[in-house]
Amino acid sequence: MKPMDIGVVGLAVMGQSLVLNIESRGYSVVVYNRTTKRTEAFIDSRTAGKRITAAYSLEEFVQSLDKPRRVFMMVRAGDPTDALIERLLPLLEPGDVLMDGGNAHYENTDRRCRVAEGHGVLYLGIGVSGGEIGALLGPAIMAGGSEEAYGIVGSILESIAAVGPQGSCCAYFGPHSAGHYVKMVHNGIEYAIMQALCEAYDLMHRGLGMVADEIADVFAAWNEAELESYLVEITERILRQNDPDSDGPLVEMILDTAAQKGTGKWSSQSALDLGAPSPSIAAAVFARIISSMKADRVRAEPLLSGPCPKLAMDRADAVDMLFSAVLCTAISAYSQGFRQLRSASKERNYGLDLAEVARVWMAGCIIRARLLVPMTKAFQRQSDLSMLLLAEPFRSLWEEHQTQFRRLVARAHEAGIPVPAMSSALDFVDAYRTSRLPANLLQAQRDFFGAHTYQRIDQDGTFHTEWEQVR
Ligand code: NBP
Repeated sequence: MKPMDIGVVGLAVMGQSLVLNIESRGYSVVVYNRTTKRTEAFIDSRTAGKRITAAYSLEEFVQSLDKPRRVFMMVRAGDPTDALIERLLPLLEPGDVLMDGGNAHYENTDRRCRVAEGHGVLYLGIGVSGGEIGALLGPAIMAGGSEEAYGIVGSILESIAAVGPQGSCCAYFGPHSAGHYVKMVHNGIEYAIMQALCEAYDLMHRGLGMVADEIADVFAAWNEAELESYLVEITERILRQNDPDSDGPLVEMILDTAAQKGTGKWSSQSALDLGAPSPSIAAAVFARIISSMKADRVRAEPLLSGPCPKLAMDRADAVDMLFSAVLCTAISAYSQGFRQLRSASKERNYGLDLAEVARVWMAGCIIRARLLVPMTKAFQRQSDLSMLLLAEPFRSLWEEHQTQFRRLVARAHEAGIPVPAMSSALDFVDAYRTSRLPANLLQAQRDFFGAHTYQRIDQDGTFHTEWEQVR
């Protein structure tokens, strides 16, 4: 049999979609899955007439590939990926390419790059965003690792990616874990924007007494304006979905507890390690954690007093304010994410091109949005842009919407409706634009109890005061 162009290991939702996508671009694909039944079901149901063949052992899988071999792993992140690599590496030869398309933690990718290198195998850690449909029709692809490997497989990856206003939404971002790091921050921004949309829904639903269809109309209108994005679009569609069992909106029948699988948490952990301020991403992770404390919340509701959760204002005015609030929160969250990428790039020597990151996020991925077009242009104009918010049109958008944003956050707080993503986004910008923050007092406090010393504004050097003697 003619050697196959590429092999995919892992035939769960993402793997299957990716295989069909690759084949549709003219490549022959050999597939392998640990559990044979899954392979058989896939071959029987989805591959008729396609250049897709199955292997039932890893040995057979590797032997059927053209050299240098191109192997794409699409299995569960963590230990399963390590277990698979351990079995694959002895079967591969120097110069073969091994790719991990799972949501790997970036430190695992660093380690795996080194292990693969030890075998002469060229390793790529690849962030794939877009879910099942994206993987099938065109995801955003964020590659990192061996540049030589990208030279071998880049044309395949670029052919299967989504096409945005500036071409294929696939790029090589830098050495070792650069691709997985970019994907992780992508997911962090995704957390923040999803949370902001949930807060907008809560404010309309509880705060303004709007029903799901009315809220869907608002999201539909936003999707025609600056907030046009995949997440706004799916939120509208979710709100329109009826539940046949209750004959009401399905969203109202869904339990209010959210999981957080890892990437948002990792993004926040890394931000803390780097000293990069990404508070809205962290707020979104904490919001999910609090949501999961359902029993606690049910117990606390009658015990802890608060205001009536109603926004005492005109509905149309409130909806206008909400638009400003979600827009400013999104801009703030993207700004935080890009800033984190900039810090990580310096610290971890990724050499990231942020214009390329924004360009790749323009289509295919979960955070694709109209706003990414001017973001890409902003980084193309100024590659060392330190804060996206400072560039046009974002500075002007901020100026236009910040008053409404503030009012909305204040009203939400008055009504006792939590808006952690929105308020952290506002606090972030307010802190960032304040030339003198109260950290002078903080330095003094640290020096008081720990003799940590402080700096002065009028003299160089470090200083210490015997504070206990001051009365
Ligand atoms: P899952 O994350 O559910 O993984 C299931 C796959 O992993 C199956 O093929 C399973 O084989 C295989 N696997 C496991 Br579990 N342990 C294995 C082992 N020790 N050796 C070999 N294979 C093993 O699948 P998914 O949702 O398609 O996601 C695949 C990857 O893509 C994940 O890393 C995920 O984080 C990432 N991702 C997912 C999405 C999404 O929207 N779902 C989006 C972007 C990225 P089996 O059939 O034998 O159990």
